[in-house]
Amino acid sequence: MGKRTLVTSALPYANGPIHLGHLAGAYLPADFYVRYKRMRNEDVVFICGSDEHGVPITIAADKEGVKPQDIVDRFHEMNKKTFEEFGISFDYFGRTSSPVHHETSQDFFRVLNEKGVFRKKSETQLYDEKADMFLPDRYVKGTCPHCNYAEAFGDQCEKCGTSLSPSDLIEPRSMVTGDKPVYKKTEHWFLPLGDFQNDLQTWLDKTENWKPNVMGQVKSWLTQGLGDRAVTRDLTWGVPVPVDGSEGKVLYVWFDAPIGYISATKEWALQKGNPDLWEKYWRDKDTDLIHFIGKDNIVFHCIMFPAVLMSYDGYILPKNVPANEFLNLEGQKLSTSRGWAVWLQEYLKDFEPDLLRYVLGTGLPETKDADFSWKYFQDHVNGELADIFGNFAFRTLSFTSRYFDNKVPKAGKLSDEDRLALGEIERLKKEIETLYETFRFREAIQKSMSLARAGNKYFTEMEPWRLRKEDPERCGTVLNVCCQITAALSVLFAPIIPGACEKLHKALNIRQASWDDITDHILTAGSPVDKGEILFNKLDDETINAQREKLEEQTRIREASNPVPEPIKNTISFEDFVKLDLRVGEILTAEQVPKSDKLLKITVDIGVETRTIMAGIAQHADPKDLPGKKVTVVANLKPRKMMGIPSEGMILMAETPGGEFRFITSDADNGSVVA
Ligand code: B3M
Ligand code: ZN
Repeated sequence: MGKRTLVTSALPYANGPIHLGHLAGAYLPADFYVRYKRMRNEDVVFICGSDEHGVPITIAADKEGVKPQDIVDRFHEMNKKTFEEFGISFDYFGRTSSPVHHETSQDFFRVLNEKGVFRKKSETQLYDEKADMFLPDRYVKGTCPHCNYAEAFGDQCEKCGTSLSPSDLIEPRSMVTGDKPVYKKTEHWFLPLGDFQNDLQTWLDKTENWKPNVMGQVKSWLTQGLGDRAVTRDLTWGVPVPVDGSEGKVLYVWFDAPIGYISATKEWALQKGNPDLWEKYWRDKDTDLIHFIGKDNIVFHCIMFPAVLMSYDGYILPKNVPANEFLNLEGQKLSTSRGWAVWLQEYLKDFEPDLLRYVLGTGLPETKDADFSWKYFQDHVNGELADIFGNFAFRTLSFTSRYFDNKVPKAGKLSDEDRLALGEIERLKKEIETLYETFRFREAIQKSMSLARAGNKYFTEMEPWRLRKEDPERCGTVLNVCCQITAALSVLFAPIIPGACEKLHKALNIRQASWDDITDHILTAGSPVDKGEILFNKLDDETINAQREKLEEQTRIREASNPVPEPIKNTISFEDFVKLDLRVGEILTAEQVPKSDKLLKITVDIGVETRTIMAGIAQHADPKDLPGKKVTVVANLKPRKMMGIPSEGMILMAETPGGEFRFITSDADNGSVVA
C-alpha cells in the first residue's frame, strides 16, 4: 500500500436534493481523485454525510410545515441513494444527527472549553417576544437599505446580493410571528480566531500546490485580521452545548459540521469492526487530509476548522483544500428557489451517469466559474464520448473479434508508427498522473481523451481493412496495437466513466484493472476479446430540447407559485413625475413586425392624433385580439427607431410576477390625460 489519504466532500445540507452545482463543486472531482488513488492501490478513505443542523434545515421545515427531523430524514436517504446511483463512491456517508456525531462534537466543545480556548461574551440579539425565541439572522426579514427590496433577509438581500446584518434592515420583522423583534441580551461562546493568526499563517506557509483562488481568499481573510466567531446559538435544533448554564443553546452548525467528517470516519471504522482505525486517518502525520468543497465554504475549512483542530491537539491539518468555483446553468446563476437547476435524480431518469460524469468533468469550475448547458452536454457526448472514445473501442473490438477469431492478434515487428502510437500510452499516463495529483481534472480528462484520439488516427492511417487481404500479419500487428491502446484507455478512464470502462474490461477480459498495469503491452497475444458494443449512443436534438424545455417549465412553475416581487425603484421628485404625459388611447391596428419574434407594430388613437408604437409583446399577445383595446400611452417619449420603424411613444403594461403582461386600461375618452 502506498500513501494514506483521507478525502472528504462537503457535507450537503439535508434540506433539498442534489443538483449539478453541488456535483461540480465538491463531489465529482473528489470521486475522480479517490477512484484514481484506489486504482493506484493507495490507502484512501472517502468520507461524506448529511449536514442536518443549522437554520437551512429549520427554514425548510417551516416552509413545509413539518418537523426538522422529517426534513433531514427524507433528504438524507434521498441524497445518499442518489450519490450511490451516480457512482460517487463514498466509503461512508454519515449524518450529523447520529449519536457518535453528537458525542464527538460535544467532546470537542468540552475540551476546548476546558482548555480556555473560548471567550464567553454577552451580546444583544434580535428576539421574538411572542414566540419567546432568539432569531437567527435568516429569521428576520425587512427592507433592504440598498435597493429597497422589502423581503431582504437579516443576513443577505437576495435581490441586490448585499450581505447584511439584521440591524441594517428597515422595519425588521420576525419570520416566525411577523412581529417586530426586540433586542435582548444573550451569552455565547466565541472562538477568538485572532489568537490563531500566527499558527494558521505558519501552517499555510508550509502547504504546497494550493489553488491560487483558494489561497487568495484565505490570505485576504488573514490580512483583514480575524475576529471572534460565536460557536453557539440560541436554538432548539442542533447539538446541545454540553456545559452547565447553557440551556436552550446549541453548537453553531459550522462548529459541528466539519467535526462530522471525524464522526463519520469513526462510524466507518466501527462498521469495519476496527473502532480505533479512524485515528490513523486523523491523528497520524503520514495521512494526507484533502477537503473537496465549493468556494463559499473556504473560510470554514481553511480557518475555522483548522483552528479547532489545532486547539484540540493531536489532529492533522488539511494538506490541501481544492475548492471549486461555481457552476452556472445555461448562462444563468443556478437557483433552486427559482427552479433553475438540474437535479441529479431527474438527470438519472433520462441518462447514464457516465455521460454527465464525463461532460461535467470536462467543464469543472476549477479556476473560475463555468457554465453547463444542454448543448455543451450534447456536443461533448456526441463529439468525444461517442465519436472518439466509443468509436475507437468499437472498431478495435469488432474488427478483432470478427477477423481474428475473438483473440488479441500477435504483434510482429513494430514499425515507427506502431512505436509512436504505443509510446503515447506511457507518455500520457505520466502527464495524467501529475494532473490528478494537482487536482487538474479537466486537463486530466482532456489528456485521457487524446489517447483515444491518437488511437483513432492510427487506426485510420493504418487501414487495417485493406491490410487484412494484402498483408494479414501486418494487420495483426496493427490490431494488437489498437487492442493495447483500448486496454490502456479502459484503465485510464476508469475514474471518470466507471460504467463504460467496466464493460470494456469485461470485453477485454481484464480482471482487475490497476493503474500501474497500464503499459503498452497490457494484453497478451491470444487472450480472448468479446465483440464490441456501442458504448455511447449519440444524443439527438429532440432529446436535448426536451431537457431545455423541462428547465424552462420548472422555472415557470416556481415563479408563478413563488413570485419574487420587484423592488421599488429610487424615489423621484414630483417635478420628475409631472414631466410624463400619459394619455388614454385605443388600439386601431396591430401587426407582427417581419423578422422579429418580439415586436408588434401598433397604431393607437390618442385623441389628438394617431401614433405608431412598437411594442415588444409579440410573445404575449395575438395581434388580432388587440384592435379596440383601451390602453395608456406615454405620449411625450422621444421617438426611437425599432427595426427601422420609428416608435412614437410607449404603451404601459403591467408585468405580473408570473411573467404575464396586461394593459393598463381606462374607460375614459381617447386623449384623456392621466395624472
Ligand atoms: N452544509 C454548507 C453547504 O452545503 C455545508 C457544508 C458543510 S461541510 C462541513 O454549502
Ligand atoms: Zn438589496
